[in-house]
Amino acid sequence: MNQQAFTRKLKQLQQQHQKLLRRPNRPQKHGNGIFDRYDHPVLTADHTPLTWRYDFDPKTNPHLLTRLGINCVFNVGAMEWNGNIVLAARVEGWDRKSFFAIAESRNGVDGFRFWDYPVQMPELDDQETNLYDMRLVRHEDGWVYGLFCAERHDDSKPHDLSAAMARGGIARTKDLVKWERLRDLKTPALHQRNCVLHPEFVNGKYAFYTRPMNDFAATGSGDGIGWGLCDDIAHAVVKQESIIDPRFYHTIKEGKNGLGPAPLKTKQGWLHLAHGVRNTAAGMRYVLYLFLCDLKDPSRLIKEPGGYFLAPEGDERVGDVSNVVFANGWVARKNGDVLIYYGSSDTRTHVATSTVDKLLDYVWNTPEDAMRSKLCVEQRCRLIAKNL
Ligand code: M1P
Repeated sequence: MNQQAFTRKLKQLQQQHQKLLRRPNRPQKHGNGIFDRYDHPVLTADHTPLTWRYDFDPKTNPHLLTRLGINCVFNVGAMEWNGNIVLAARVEGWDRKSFFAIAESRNGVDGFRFWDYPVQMPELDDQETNLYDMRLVRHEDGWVYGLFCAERHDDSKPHDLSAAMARGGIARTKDLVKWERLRDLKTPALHQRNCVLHPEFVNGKYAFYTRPMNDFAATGSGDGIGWGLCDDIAHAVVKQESIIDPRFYHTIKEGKNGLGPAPLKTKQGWLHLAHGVRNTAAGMRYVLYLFLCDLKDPSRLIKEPGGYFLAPEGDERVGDVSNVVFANGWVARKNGDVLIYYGSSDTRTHVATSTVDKLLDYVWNTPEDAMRSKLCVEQRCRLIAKNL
């Protein structure tokens, strides 16, 4: 490619990229009343800066080829940051490794732009191979914490290249740029993923939501979402985990479940967003659900609507790991609006919007899972009788 063609192609790439970043995102019509979905994903691989993917030097990249491709951007942590919304995205390269990168938008539904450089997370001596699914938690101790999965090969099975260990990684920051890495969370469980820090002290201690499992990913290898207290965040040890939201046969969380982002504090309780997994002939199906915990005792579940809150729909159903929605970030704004971020099929990131009032109405007034077909029909007949 001559210099002129190179410059033209680069300009075209930059224009297309800017067009994508400026694309407005509107709520879809005819929603379910509980939340609004939006026309477009808020982040995809194509949203990542061109500077991360191309070498712009015609001498070292004469054909203007992609040099370090990005495969997908999903499962974001979220928070308010100086009046804007920031997402800590799981960005996965063509090499399958994930890393974190911060994207920022004024309104939280469109116009997200990545900061110039991805997060350079410090490693521990026991280096991990892959980092993903960061929860951002603004704790009352004054730090912003990142809780994520730190995955390593399970060296006790040297001949099994797929054998992995999942640990709860912890880091903290004041500016989302410089991170202090703390020791991984220790609990009695062999594997930990989907660990979340409660934003307030409980009985003067740090409180963790956990997901104890005795297998890296297999359904049925854990009992549900756990809870435990810890004295020292820099060497976090949860000696005792109690299950606060268990799995159940023939529900949306029969196979496994895990907490999403840190809970939202509302007047009526701690509002939780979680994912539930069940097995199907076509593989695992991941959906999102809500539950509410007591304000004074956050380990006490007080209300859980039956069924799913949000399940994959349309294009969301297809991707690297199809039939998956997963959420580890949401933001409640001062005016009561809630921005819910979810990844679809381990490929892209979407936003859905609702309000604290609507979500509480949903949680309190949606009937609980009746657990048997007969009782579910009775539940529906009561609704019909009320309307007719
Ligand atoms: O592939 C679906 C999800 O699988 C894992 O979630 P869980 O630990 O609940 O099985 C995670 O790897 C998550 O990132 C992924 O979206």
